[in-house]
Amino acid sequence: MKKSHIYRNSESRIPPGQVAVKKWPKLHVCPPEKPINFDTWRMNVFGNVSKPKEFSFKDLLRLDPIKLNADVHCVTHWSLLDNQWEGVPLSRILKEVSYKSDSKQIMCYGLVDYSTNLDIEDALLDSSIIAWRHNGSEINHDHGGPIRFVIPHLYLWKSAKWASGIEVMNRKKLGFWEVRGYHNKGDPWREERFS
Ligand SMILES: Nc1nc2c(c(=O)[nH]1)N[C@H]1C(S)=C(S)[C@@H](COP(=O)(O)O)O[C@H]1N2
Ligand SMILES: [Mo]
Repeated sequence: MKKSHIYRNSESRIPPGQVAVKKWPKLHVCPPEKPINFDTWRMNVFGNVSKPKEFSFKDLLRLDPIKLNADVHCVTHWSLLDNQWEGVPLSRILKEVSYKSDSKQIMCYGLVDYSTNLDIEDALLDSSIIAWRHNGSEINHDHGGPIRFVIPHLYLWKSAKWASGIEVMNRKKLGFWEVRGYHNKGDPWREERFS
């Protein structure tokens, strides 16, 4: 796949103001108390769509999973390079529910009470995925497993853990951190940290 929107600067893979780390830090506000498993995991996709649907893990597996190599960048100044993810592009999920052509944004929901908004163009990139494997292993509970969003071209707060829903929207709405002053888009190469 094309990586140009992930690695914009040919000189460096580290965006301005970031430092590469070796160990993957864990950050979240309110995690689910108990681990979630693949069998009971469900994700509701609704809003500005013709065919709203609740997805199970089996439904995701039918959507032609991909492997994606991508770095992630957190607004708290760390970057984790060379991750391999396995998952399904959000674009396939959005096509399944027949999202409407006037859609402007999606809201990604994660447990517990987390949300983050993406412009529809960002959501539709091949690299915007919902993932269940990282570097060949299942994603552990602390990192949002079994299934989380991975939107590697934007700061990591845009990647909701413990994925629970997608709302397609024909207007702009702000998510958990965006309401609290984080940037609407969050491009690390432009240092779009706060609005
Ligand atoms: N459900 C949920 N997802 C979330 C969060 C959260 O609090 N709840 N925090 C976000 C923030 S601010 C960051 S930096 C990343 C951290 O992901 P990690 O713990 O896997 O490094 O998760 C994002 N996704
Ligand atoms: Mo964060």
